[in-house]
Amino acid sequence: MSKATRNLLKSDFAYYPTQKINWFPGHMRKAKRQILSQMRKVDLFVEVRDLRVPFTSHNILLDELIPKDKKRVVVYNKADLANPKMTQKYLKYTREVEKYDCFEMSAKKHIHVDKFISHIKHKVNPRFSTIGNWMMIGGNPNVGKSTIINTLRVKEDNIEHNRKSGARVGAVPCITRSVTGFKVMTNPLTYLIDTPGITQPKILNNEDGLRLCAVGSIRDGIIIEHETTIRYILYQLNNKGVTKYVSFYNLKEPTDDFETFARGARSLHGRMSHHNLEISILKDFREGKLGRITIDEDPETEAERRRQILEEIRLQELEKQD
Ligand SMILES: Nc1nc2c(ncn2[C@@H]2O[C@H](COP(=O)(O)OP(=O)(O)OP(=O)(O)O)[C@@H](O)[C@H]2O)c(=O)[nH]1
Ligand SMILES: [Mg+2]
Repeated sequence: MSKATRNLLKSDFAYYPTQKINWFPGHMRKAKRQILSQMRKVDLFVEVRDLRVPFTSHNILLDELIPKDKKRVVVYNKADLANPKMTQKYLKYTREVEKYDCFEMSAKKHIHVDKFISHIKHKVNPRFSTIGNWMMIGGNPNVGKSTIINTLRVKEDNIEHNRKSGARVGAVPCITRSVTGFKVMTNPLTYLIDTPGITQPKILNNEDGLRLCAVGSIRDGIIIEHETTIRYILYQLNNKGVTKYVSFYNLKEPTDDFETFARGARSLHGRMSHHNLEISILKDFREGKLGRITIDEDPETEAERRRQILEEIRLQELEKQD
């Protein structure tokens, strides 16, 4: 891609929704209560984040639910879909700044799972050996929590695993609806409690909201039109120089024009309704067919952006009180 084309494609995103992206359905409120009620018996909390949005998928509501003295690790999942250099930056940041043990993983592809297993085996001691270790897994919707449980079960020889006995997984958010414990290891005996994904009641701002829509953490079409999410994805692909979509969709060159992009997708997917085409494009992106991308910027930039947003919110609240 020439420098001129790259600059052209880096222009600002012009389709920010005017309505606030705010998605916290009733079952999440219930899940929040259930997580709190089971927290006491948990030896370790496993917080899952999505490496395509490693900062934005850090759910600050969980920080309120997990007691400060609870052991906690962060699993950065979907490593196969993210930019590996950015993954390393986030692992370093989480270890050095957040001061949590953390692991990258692709639960679906069974990559880098062993380090996490070894951590559980050696670092987590059950309070009562007969009862075993009790861990809880939590995070935003669709980050791969249930897939991680199933992957741990597959890796354990002494656990019979089949579709029925594992955790339910699926490509749309909110597949897990209840808080359920699964045996994931036999030596030491270890259970992992699956929980429904929860969002933050007020997603910080619309940039954060769009990022969560892009990775499928907010249900498609519920607040933001599919087309807006796709426009945002295209903007970010161009912004980060990830142009695999050009050959995948039989295009001549990178584009920031939605119609041209959609025409390319149609040439691959064939005749279907516009709605189904949009669903296919979202699926292509989320399965990594349009290339590996980390949408969030590096951790320091994101931390500063978050600080500014929280400051803005604080000022707005002060103004309301006046
Ligand atoms: N490419 C890739 N896909 C993954 C990975 N882990 C999970 N997935 C996919 O992500 C989607 C969501 O996985 P789930 O395990 O259901 O996610 P969850 O966090 O339990 O979702 P909720 O229960 O709905 O909150 C599924 O389509 C999985 O196949 C991964 O490491 N890489
Ligand atoms: Mg689940």
